[in-house]
Amino acid sequence: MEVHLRPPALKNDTLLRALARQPTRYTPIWLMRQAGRYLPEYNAARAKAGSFLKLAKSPALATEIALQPLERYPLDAAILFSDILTVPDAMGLGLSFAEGEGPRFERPLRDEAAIARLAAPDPGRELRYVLDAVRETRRALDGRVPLIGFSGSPYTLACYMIEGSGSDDWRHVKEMRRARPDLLHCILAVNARAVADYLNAQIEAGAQVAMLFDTWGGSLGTADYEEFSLAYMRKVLAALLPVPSIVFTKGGGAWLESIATSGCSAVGLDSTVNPREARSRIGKKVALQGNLDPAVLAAPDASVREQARRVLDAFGPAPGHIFNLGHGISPDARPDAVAALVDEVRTYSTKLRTGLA
Ligand code: 1CP
Repeated sequence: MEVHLRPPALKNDTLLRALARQPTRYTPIWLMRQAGRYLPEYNAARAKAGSFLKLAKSPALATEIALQPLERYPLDAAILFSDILTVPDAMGLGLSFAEGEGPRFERPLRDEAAIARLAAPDPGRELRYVLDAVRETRRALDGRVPLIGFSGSPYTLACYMIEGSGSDDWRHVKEMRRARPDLLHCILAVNARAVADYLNAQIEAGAQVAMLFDTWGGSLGTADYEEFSLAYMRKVLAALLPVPSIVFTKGGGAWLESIATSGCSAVGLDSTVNPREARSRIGKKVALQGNLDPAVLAAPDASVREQARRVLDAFGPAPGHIFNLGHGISPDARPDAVAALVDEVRTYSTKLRTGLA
């Protein structure tokens, strides 16, 4: 029967409506890095599997972890459990996570010959495990909420690929930009192709929204942001299959007008941005996502609720706001504070719409 051939209809499409700037009964909420180390059940699963990468590379475990926050909280979206660094890993750079130290690449890109050899991976082969995780997570969600797929931005991926790890100053990246901008552009062009192919493969496997994490675009100066980060995100967005997209440049507050013209459906705001000003600068052409300071989730419930109301008041009741944090949730977030946050966003935003607040 035809019913079996169709994916299940969404039971909760609040996120998709908000991304399309349509009215919703309440403001949808999900949290960047909502599956992760603040959850005891995540830490238990990671200890049992032995490492983060074992979790991410097993579609069954990645599915279980993507659903963990949804078992606790009535969130309006699930996000694929994976990492932005799977793409450079698939390009052969050799990813590992040293305990307590963050990511490391065995073969960072420092010389011209290695850069000339760089090629976009075939997601169906080298990133098959991610696509299997997308399919399995969609099945397990059974239409409860939409599934967000994601990738790092071409520039953010280049930062890790050149530096070989995270960094406070991205010294090698800046040196390449100064001395050999042509090499950096060569890496970015390959990354843009790789990211577009990867996101499209996730969409074909069932991702209903695509998000670009441009975590380090904000480390560029105003003169360089368009050339080295935004221009390549524009290319990715122009090549995407038709699903709503979210662009988040951490530290990108100065460039919101340009980000809003990149072709995305929504712009992610970090906590430094005033939502009222963002709305008046951007106008109504895109939705906005954000922007509670993640540090608030270490505070008592009453102040979590108060800060949540402040964020909702600042965005206002007009359609087109997706509640989120201004950056990824931190390991010291209290799980009960997240429950209070999700509850306050639901009840207070409902009241705002009916004029009862
Ligand atoms: O258990 C552990 O120790 C691993 C911690 C962890 C987790 C839970 C890493 C290592 N990645 C992830 C998952 C992850 N990363 C998701 C899945 C969604 C979810 O958890 O709900 C997503 C969307 C990311 C994205 C990501 N990874 C970004 C962009 C977002 C951001 O926070 O700015 C970045 C920069 C990374 C790289 C990365 N992976 C992991 C760490 C610790 C880091 C940061 C390294 C650094 O400080 O530079």
